[in-house]
Amino acid sequence: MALRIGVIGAGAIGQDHARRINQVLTGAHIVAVSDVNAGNAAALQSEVAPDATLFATGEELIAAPEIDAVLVTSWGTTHEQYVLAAIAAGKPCFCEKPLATTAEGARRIVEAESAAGKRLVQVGFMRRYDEGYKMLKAVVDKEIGTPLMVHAAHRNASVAEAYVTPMAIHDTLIHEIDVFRWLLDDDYVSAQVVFPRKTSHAHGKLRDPQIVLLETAKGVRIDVEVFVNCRYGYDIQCQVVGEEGLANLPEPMSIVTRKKAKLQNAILTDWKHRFIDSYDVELQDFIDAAAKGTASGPSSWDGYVAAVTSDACVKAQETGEIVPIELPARPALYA
Ligand code: NAI
Ligand code: NAD
Ligand code: ISE
Repeated sequence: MALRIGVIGAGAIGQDHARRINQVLTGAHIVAVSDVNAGNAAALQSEVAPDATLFATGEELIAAPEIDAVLVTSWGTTHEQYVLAAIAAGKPCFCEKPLATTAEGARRIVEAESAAGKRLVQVGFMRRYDEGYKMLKAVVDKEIGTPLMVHAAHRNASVAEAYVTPMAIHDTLIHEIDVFRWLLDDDYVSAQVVFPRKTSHAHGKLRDPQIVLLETAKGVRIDVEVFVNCRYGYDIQCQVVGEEGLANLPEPMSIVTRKKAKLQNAILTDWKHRFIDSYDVELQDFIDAAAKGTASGPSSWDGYVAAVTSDACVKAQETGEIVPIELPARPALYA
């Protein structure tokens, strides 16, 4: 029998994940939807999940006996309450990033899952499933010698008015925070944020661009430009410099044209397309593990470490100082 999934949060990514579960992936079906905005829930139902039941609250959806697993795709500030409820109900839960918007919130989830005694949570850090990052990791692990530095950029064409300075960290940089720990098999020890001249395209409550400087336990230095009003497209860059050579994240596949004395290829503009294959793979991984009553992939511990690092980066934004990053011992469940 197909895994019966309930979705909480029927916005941009909730719609897209529900579509892929019902139309692209195997072994699961969306049977329930809940959203504080009833119109969004109804739109998801009519567009991609016609036989789903609408629930008034996320808590009621999680408690319903006909739901086997939960997808949390509501706003970041609401994730913690739903993930804790899913753990309490013993139901596998896929939670979009961030796991929680504070390190204490993420720690409460780690503690609840540890007390439950088995993995139930997968965090939506899809870059670990991306073919380009997997190829880069294989080269970093074996071909360029000890990694010394990483130069990276995370650029969005534009963002909405509601996007303010700290969101550059916990909404955007959080993908780099997670994927570089995995890429380098390392953890962070400090963070600093410096602000270049501000673009005239950013509104009053957003300092854009920003440069985040991270230092790892093994001494690797990472610089990430976060520029969310870059205008020209959605662009993710990553270069790892090792003792014997360097390696770049591949560009997304695109056709090169020669026309009117110009050599050109298109740049993507929407995050939905840049990692479209990895969203499919991460959710299939979730379905396969949830069918066995558990979870795999990026864990609550990874979500917690990302939250601790995010908090340090936001403090570094506010103070201009180099902020230390300290982690407690990793619980046995995540060894
Ligand atoms: P959105 O604003 O389009 O959708 C959020 C939906 O959640 C809305 O329909 C809203 O009404 C609903 N919602 C909010 N609070 C709720 C609550 N308490 N209960 C039920 N529904 C609630 O936002 P979007 O862009 O879909 O982002 C959602 C989450 O997905 C965020 O955590 C975001 O960080 C993450 N995300 C992840 C991406 C990735 O690449 N992994 C890309 C885009 C978003
Ligand atoms: P969105 O605003 O389009 O959708 C969020 C939806 O959640 C809305 O429909 C809203 O009404 C609903 N919602 C909010 N609070 C709720 C609650 N308490 N209960 C039920 N529904 C609630 O946002 P989005 O762009 O889809 O982002 C949603 C999440 O996905 C965020 O956590 C975001 O960080 C994450 N996200 C991840 C990626 C990625 O690449 N992994 C990309 C975009 C967004
Ligand atoms: C969004 O929530 C994402 O996760 C995208 O990947 C990121 O590029 C964007 O800045 C976020 O707002």
